Amino acid sequence: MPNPPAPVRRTLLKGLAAAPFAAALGGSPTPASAAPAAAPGIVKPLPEQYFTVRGTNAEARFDAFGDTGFLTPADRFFVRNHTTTPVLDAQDWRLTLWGDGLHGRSPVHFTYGHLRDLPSVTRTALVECAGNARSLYATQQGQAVSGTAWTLGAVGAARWRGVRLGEVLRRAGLAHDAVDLMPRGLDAPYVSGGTDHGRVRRPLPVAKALDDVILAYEMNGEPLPYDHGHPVRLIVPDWVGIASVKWLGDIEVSTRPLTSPWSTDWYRLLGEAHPPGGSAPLTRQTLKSGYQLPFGATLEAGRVHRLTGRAWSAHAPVRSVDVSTDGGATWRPARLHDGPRRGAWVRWSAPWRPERTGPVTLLSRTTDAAGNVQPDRAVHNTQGYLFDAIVRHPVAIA
Ligand SMILES: Nc1nc2c(c(=O)[nH]1)N[C@H]1C(S)=C(S)[C@@H](COP(=O)(O)O)O[C@H]1N2
Ligand SMILES: [Mo]
Repeated sequence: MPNPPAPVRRTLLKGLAAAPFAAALGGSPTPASAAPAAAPGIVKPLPEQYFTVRGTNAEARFDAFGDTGFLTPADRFFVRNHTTTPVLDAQDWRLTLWGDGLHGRSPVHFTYGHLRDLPSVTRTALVECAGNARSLYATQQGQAVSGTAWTLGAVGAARWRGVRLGEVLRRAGLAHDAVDLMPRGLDAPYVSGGTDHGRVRRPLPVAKALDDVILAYEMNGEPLPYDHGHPVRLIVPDWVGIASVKWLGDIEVSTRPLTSPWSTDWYRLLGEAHPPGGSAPLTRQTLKSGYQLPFGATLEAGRVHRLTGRAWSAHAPVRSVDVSTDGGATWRPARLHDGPRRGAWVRWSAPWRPERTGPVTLLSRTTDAAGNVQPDRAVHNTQGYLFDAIVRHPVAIA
């Protein structure tokens, strides 16, 4: 096996000194009233009304998405970092492709300028962590799971511009018998429980890479922000967020199947309901929906409220959303405000006039065009991935 090339020189974030550069990259300034929360290693401001800090990660407040449009602005987008955001300079950056799955000379390098000169594509895609809504296994189903206790906000939709990975692979000399890629980030090695697992990397089948994967350098019309993979990240539409490797540095191209801890130890389904040793590595995300309302919100009795939310499925466009305002006894269709689209979500609304005071559970249920429907219960797995159940949303009527 050839040795992987050394990473390019990188400048690590040094405290707040990097913040002005983040602003220059297109992030909006923090509202004056908001005190940014401290998240070790995230560059952008994390005002409390928009983010909940969870370890090295920042969850977006899904309940506050009502004031965002179809796309999630970069300054409202969740951040999932295994370590810390590296502050990389696009001018120093280059992508290296290497391995026995290239038929010509190897390694092959692409500079940032070279990528920007190649034909570009633009598409909308969600990035959603495999563990999004993980905490509901415990709060709603009474089941223990390990990992970051996300509620519904480890998801966002953005318009990504970049180069097709297939285009770059062909130019690098992709061999006809290549089967797997191993894209790898330039962030620091991930150390957990005293073990150094190396830099974030996860096998990606060549078939998916050639289908719809993008080497993205723009997010919502601006250069990628530092926290979201500047200067270049993968966007792997419909797949679990871990596939969309940020701060991409190199890609091994192999004629044999590849593995990493991100495909063997994590991001597969383990537990009683699954085969011994676990499921195959996770690929596609699942389907969900939620109300843009804080858990435990108080609503006034005797007046009409416009309940709003979002629904999405990684399998097919959303066909319908049903809501229940009586704990699941009766259901009615919500109104959809976006056309059904692959790889995106739809905003929905439903008017509701609560009459009696007291606690109520709101529910919402996505059905997609392939006939998938959110179940009442998600199938448990020890690491809490792919929560797909109908969310039970408590509110109080006063
Ligand atoms: N290099 C690198 N890529 C990464 C990660 C990381 O820690 N390092 N986190 C992954 C995970 S688990 C998710 S869910 C998405 C999150 O993307 P975002 O931070 O832009 O929202 O990035 C993925 N790509
Ligand atoms: Mo993730």
